[in-house]
Amino acid sequence: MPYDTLQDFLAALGQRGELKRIAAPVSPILEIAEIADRVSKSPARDGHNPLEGSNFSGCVPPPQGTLNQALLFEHVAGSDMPLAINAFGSYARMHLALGCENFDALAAKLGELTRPEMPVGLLNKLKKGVDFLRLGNLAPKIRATGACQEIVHTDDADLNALPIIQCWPDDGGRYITFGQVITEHPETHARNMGMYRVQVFDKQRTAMHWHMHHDGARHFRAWQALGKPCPLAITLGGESVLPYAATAPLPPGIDEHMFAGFLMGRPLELVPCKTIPLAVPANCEIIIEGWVDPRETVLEGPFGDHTGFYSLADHYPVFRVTAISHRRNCVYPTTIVGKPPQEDYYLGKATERVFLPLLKLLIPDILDYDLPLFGAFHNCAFIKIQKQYPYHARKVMNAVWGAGQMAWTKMLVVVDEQVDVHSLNDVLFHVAANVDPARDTQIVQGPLDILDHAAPYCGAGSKIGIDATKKWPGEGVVRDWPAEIVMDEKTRSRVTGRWKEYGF
Ligand SMILES: Cc1cc2nc3c(=O)[nH]c(=O)nc-3n(C[C@H](O)[C@H](O)[C@H](O)COP(=O)(O)O)c2cc1C
Ligand SMILES: [Mn+2]
Repeated sequence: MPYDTLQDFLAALGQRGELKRIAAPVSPILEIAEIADRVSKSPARDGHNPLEGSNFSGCVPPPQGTLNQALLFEHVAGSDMPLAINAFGSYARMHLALGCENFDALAAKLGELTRPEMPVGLLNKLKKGVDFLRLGNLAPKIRATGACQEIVHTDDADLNALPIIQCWPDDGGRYITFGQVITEHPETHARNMGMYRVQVFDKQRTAMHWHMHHDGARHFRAWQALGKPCPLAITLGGESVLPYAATAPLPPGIDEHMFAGFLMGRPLELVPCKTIPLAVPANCEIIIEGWVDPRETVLEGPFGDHTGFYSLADHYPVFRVTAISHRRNCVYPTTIVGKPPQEDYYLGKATERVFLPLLKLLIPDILDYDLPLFGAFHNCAFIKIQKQYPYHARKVMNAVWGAGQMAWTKMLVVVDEQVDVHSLNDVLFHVAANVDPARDTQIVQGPLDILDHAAPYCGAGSKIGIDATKKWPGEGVVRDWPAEIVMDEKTRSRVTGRWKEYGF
């Protein structure tokens, strides 16, 4: 079962040796980030480390014996609140947070909701998923009071009371990095929860860095069109599924709180905010309420991002705080992003697995896919298909470039069904061996991830598809295509059976 509160989740991590409490006083400026970075690049308790010992340049190898654990800093300079970081930064911890044995089990559960019985239109299929979530009575419920409002500050609300960190040396300042940001559409009242970074300028003023493609920004544009300020709540902590739900690439109009209810197996309980017309999860640690100005912008950034580079400063809307409420003894959750793997790698891997059934619903040709560590989500994806006709891989590329947040993927590699799409070596082996660059690549123009600093324009540029499948006649000039080397089964089993006999 997922956990009802962040503190229940941290306690469960403690019981499993997955949490390190740090009593030594630390600075929120860079020091916590450097500790968390080293810890996130260390092997987990089960020995798992996606880096396999080969660090990216610029990272300090963690000292021997360091474990990848959640960290609870009990004494952060300048704040009374303890700070949790890296709580979701391993497979084991993500499985606990989502209450699943593994992501595939969760994917199967989601797949149940979306199984297409009949070839109906795409919209109907998606709608069916939504209706099912509704039918399951998992829409959030509003109640009068909640622990997240044990203490309420309005006029005296001060962001400086929170242990907000600066992550990297050239960052524009301190950022709230793990907030679940809630907005509502002014007309449809559809609720949205997305995770967006929040740069803090003073005790009641921040920026709101939502990318133009994301639902929060879409809601804001609708308020802006009416010339009205957009009510917004930054929620921190709460049910252990919330940070994941906030990052999940749900289609616009689907409330991530309902998805969180699906993950919890019960409706989420919300409480009305104190100063804005929104409701927030009752079990959160901290709620920051306020309004986004429809006109005013501020220079936001730079910010050391999950691409491993700084995202450049740019203008984003201004958020003014009207209230901060919190539990009497609250814990402030945060995260850092940077060269992988960080905590967000595991959130992303959960999405990769959990959303495979939905991606297959949109693009049935896809057998499996992988978002490789080095690709930082939107830079690269490997896709596996069972090729059935000439240019089948091209068809799939074009479909992926039209599919939800997968559309921002800059580099796509398509491989045949026998390739292990989760093995970097196996994929690159087939790219190197099977590709004639002139014949087997295509470059298209389109929207890109806002964080892609190599793109000629912010959020717009080119993408490349690499067809690493076996080539068929009809795909350009194709000579006789050789078979891949594989030993016959008879010899294999004979050698396996006699292995000890050989003296190994
Ligand atoms: C740690 C972390 C930080 C993120 N920061 C941002 C951000 O600052 N701005 C943004 O638009 N998306 C950010 N994202 C990605 C969004 O949360 C994600 O794409 C989400 O699906 C958007 O939801 P929406 O479409 O409902 O807005 C971040 C994701 C993670 C895991
Ligand atoms: Mn959304």
